[in-house]
Amino acid sequence: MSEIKTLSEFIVERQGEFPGATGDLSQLLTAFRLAAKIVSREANKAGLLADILGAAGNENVQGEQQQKLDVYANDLFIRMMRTQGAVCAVASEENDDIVHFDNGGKYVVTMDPLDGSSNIDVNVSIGTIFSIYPRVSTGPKATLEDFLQPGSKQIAAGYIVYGSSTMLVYSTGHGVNGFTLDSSIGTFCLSHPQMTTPAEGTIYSVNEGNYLDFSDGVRSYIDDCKKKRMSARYIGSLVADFHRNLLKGGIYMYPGTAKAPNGKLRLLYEANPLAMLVEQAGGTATDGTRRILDLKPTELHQRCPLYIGSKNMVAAATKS
Ligand code: P6P
Repeated sequence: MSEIKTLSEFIVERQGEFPGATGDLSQLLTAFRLAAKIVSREANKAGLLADILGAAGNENVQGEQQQKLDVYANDLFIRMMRTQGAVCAVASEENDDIVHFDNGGKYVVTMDPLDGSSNIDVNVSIGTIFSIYPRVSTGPKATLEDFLQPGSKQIAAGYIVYGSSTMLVYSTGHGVNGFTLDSSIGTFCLSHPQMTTPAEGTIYSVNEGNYLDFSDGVRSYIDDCKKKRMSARYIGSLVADFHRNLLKGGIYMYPGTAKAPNGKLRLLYEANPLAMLVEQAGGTATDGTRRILDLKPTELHQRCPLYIGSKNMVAAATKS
């Protein structure tokens, strides 16, 4: 029977990769691990408990303010980071402005606490996406400058996919490793060591309902995928589509259109973290012309087109 390595053991073991590591990053990843278990528990019973589904603003059976699961997840991750102490501020999809912790922490975090949350009601996989950056400002509290760093400055990135099983996949710049939650013992165990994505794949993921709005180049690439009899796989949940393509090979595209030239996805907490992961796994990510990790953000919630996955497929789509 192969050795079982828990996420905790792995984090401690790999801390040695960072000379002078103080353990802050390790503790932060540990905080994410705990939050992931709790969100997984809530997501798995969402269909059973009316008080975690649906739109916020309604009252649940106890007459309490009903919470959407993504609001719940956002509050939970923020609470975990606030108490953990290594993070001084967070930018979240759920918050218009930066959330400051005023604790002198040396990191800032960007996150999408529950991407694809509209899929909860129909029992489709959802996910959490996060990025960790070193703070660069020097004043009493973090500033926008800390969050507008190019994705290449990330020191860690990861996602949690709440699917048929719950997995936490992350990188600190030394490869990508995946951990599956064994809910019988409440522990994430290393299940996908040193993940790499094939250079070529036979899966393309795009919302073809927007086909007529895409550029000629994008339409031509999609047509080519069809001619090659590739498999169209798109479940409307970025983390789930990305995770499948990472393992099997494939491309996920959310192109811009004339109506929405920057597409729908967010640079800071969707494109950048997944771009770090895919590059660490041997894939690539562009906005259709430029490397995602080279983009210099100008605002917290800015959108960008995204072409991400197997490097040969992204190259072909980017050239198209
Ligand atoms: P569309 C979910 O809202 C999300 O951000 C991603 O998870 C998903 O891939 C995409 O948007 C789906 O968007 O426009 O195709 O429904």
